[in-house]
Amino acid sequence: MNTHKTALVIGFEPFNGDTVNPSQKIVDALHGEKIANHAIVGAVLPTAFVAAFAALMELLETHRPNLVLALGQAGGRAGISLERVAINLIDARVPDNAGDQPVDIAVIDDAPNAYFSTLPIKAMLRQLQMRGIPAAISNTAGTFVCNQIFFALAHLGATQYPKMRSGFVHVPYLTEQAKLHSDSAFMELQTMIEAARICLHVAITTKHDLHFAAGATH
Ligand code: PCA
Repeated sequence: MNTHKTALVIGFEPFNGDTVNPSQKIVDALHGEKIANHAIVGAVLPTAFVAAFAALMELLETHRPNLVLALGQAGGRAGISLERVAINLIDARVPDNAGDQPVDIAVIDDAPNAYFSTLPIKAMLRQLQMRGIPAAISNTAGTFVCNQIFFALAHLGATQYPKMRSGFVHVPYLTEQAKLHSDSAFMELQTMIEAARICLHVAITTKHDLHFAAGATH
């Protein structure tokens, strides 16, 4: 009998003209690892609103993870962004990979306006900082496909999968991408992979989050 617990790690395909997505590479690297007695299952979603949602539902049904860490690229951000808030809104600034560009619609009709991450983001932040990895709490995951999946995870956790905890972490451009996006911040892939491992370990092993100031004034 398989007594492993499963942690699902989600990444996304490249989008908006990019040829790589760091989140995909992180997921490929972590798939099959074991962290804190959890089997890590990696999955890459299409960066497309309709297809990503459908793929997410199928993944949850198949793997029944008790923890989901979703990762996505946030080009221009300088460090690891531990997302605090998922909002029930889509407002696509660019078309997704299916050519869809929905504006000002709900992720899920008749669902709450927002959810907080159910991962211990302050404990994750503290551990990343102790390892010297640039990181911060972020209070917006945007209004594109990543926020959609973050929100869908939170809502499905609240309504259909009560034992599942979930959250979202945005990562910067890779070093090679930053050359194409002039003056952008970047991070080495190995640092991102290590950061994701740390986040997973802390999320799996922390019952009560830490409390220290890491908010924003604007
Ligand atoms: N980043 C986009 C979608 C896929 C990804 O990696 C976002 O932040 O919405």
